[in-house]
Amino acid sequence: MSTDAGPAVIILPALNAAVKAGLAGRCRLMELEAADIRNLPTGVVEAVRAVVCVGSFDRADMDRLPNLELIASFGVGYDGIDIRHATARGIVVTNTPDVVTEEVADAAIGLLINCVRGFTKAETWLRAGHWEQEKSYPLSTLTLRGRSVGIFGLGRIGKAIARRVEAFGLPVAYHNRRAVDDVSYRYCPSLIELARSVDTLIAVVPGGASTDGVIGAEVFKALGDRGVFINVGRGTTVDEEALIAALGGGTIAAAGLDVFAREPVVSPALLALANVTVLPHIAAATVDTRAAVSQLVVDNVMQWFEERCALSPVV
Ligand code: A2R
Repeated sequence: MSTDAGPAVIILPALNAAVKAGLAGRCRLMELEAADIRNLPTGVVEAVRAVVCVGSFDRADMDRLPNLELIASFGVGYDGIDIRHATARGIVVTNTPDVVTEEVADAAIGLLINCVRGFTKAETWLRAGHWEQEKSYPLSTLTLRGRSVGIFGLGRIGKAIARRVEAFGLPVAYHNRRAVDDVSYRYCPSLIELARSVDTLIAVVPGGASTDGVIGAEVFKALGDRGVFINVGRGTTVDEEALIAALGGGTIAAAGLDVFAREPVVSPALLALANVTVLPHIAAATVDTRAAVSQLVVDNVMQWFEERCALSPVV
């Protein structure tokens, strides 16, 4: 436990050195496991004014801290934080949107192209010395050309992906709960309707109750046997058993996944499939973007204590 002066702030161990360094000396930082919060002595629990976490903070732990004012979360997703409960208690929750938008959109496009053109497999083939022996690599059975792309979740990242897809000369449609005013892309009032009308589905919706497992067997069937599914949102939005069945049985052609239902554990049945490209949740993971996210976490905490006004509150 640090003895620094300033407001008492709990920081969970998952936070990186940049966030810790940014707050050290300005806050009384307490680096604790969630389990340790349950054993904090009287006098300390009352002192805690902020928690810094990564996407989730238990509701019961929130209630162990009677004077908690702020939960500053690292990253865009905050599906592990009960926002309604925090709001009812007057606790402000912040996340780190915008600073990851373009980076995640780049990754989504990279994943899509790798998924249809199989660059990873081609490179592995070359490195294994096959080029000299076999002379030419087999033609790709999939292409980006002629595809039509559906975006499930046309928010900040979804729009950045859509701009890139447009630049590739492909039509874009989308599904959100509400149509977006400032775009001309075709709106589909349901996910199934979107899946029926495209052959490439990119999911970038948040996790949580309203999206839990909604991308399932019916959606894959609607996407069709040329279908390509990309997920850079949350793994919980997908019924993974249904995805494995759809990939294995030829219901869809391929998938590219940066997120999974039970990270960091990835289903062996999924990994056994040749028509899936998998990444270890790295869509926003560059040195520059990570630094920007870290700085925004620090700025949210310090601006809250200095001006009672968080920079990027979850609304
Ligand atoms: O539904 P709307 O109109 O609130 O639109 C949001 C959409 N969305 C949904 N669409 C259909 N059914 C739902 N149950 C549902 N829930 C949310 O997802 C909105 O267009 C989009 C989310 O956009 P943003 O809030 O701007 O988030 P951002 O920065 O694009 O990040 C999306 C997700 C994060 O939550 C992380 O899970 C991941 O990407 O990094």
